[in-house]
Amino acid sequence: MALQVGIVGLPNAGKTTLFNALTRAGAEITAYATVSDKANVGMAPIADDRLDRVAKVVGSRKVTSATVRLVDIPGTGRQLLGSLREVDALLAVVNGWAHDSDPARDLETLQLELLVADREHVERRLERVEKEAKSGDLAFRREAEELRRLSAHLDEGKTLSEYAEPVPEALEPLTTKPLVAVENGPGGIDLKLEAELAELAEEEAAAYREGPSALETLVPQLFDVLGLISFITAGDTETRAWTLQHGSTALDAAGAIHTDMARGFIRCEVIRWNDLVDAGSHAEAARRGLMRLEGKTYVVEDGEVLNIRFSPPR
Ligand SMILES: Nc1nc2c(ncn2[C@@H]2O[C@H](COP(=O)(O)OP(=O)(O)OP(=O)(O)O)[C@@H](O)[C@H]2O)c(=O)[nH]1
Ligand SMILES: [Mg+2]
Repeated sequence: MALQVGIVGLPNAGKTTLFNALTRAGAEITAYATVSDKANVGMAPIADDRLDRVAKVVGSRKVTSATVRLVDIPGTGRQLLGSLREVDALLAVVNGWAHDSDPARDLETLQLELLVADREHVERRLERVEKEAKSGDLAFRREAEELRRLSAHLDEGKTLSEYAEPVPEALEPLTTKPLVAVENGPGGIDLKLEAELAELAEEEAAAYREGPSALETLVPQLFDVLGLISFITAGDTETRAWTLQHGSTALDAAGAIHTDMARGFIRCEVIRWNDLVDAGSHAEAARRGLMRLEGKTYVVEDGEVLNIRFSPPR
């Protein structure tokens, strides 16, 4: 399942501009808050300059980045916010470009909106469950009790993260999701400029901004709040990045690629990407003793190139 990130922000903050800069999808930008109720959904490649360098050494014909699935919703309507319940994290865009902008105030307002959306969500679920509980079903009665406690907690103006008990997973609240704030403007990332540069060829854009894109700082921040790492596979056909939860094992890595690989897992060759690049080839890296053989329980680290040996299913 691809990593999913929702873009939230007050109307006109620059959400769709960020969406376009990251996906190059060219979604419509409006000069005013519209009544549009359509979410933009697109895949954004995760820039990783380690991949090209590994691909060059290995002689891969193709480089494939890991991707993030982005969901950009207009405004902060309840129903639209509801469509973000399944995302893994939120990118919160705040206006820092208008002459009267106040990014800190806007972030606070936005967080309040998310809180209100969660509260309404809990109340609606409670109403439904209370109806079901009338049948006497024990599971529903328990859930209704739990939701009543939760609802009372929220009524005191507290957030879900402050709730002492675990929040029922099925609720998929917005306010407990990891959040990375993006200030749109000269004090943060100039998203309008980035969206324009995203339409140019990479070298042209790099020359214009004299360095890497500020957007590239967002993914490491998301990986950080989500506790993610990436590992690399590299062969003749393809050098490719994959995303894993920090602390995952070689067996998990195999499973992220293909279930058959996990099922038939034998062992795994591991080498740090920069050791591979320095050595110039897998063979030379092995000769220098930089390549290790690991088993199923090996904990994979960010930037490791894995070659998983497995017996294919019969
Ligand atoms: N000057 C300037 N204008 C910007 C910047 N970012 C966005 N805008 C303008 O702000 C307007 C809204 O941008 P969008 O990206 O559509 O904003 P949004 O958050 O998606 O808005 P809604 O979907 O309506 O909630 C457009 O007219 C943009 O050109 C910026 O960095 N500088
Ligand atoms: Mg928009």
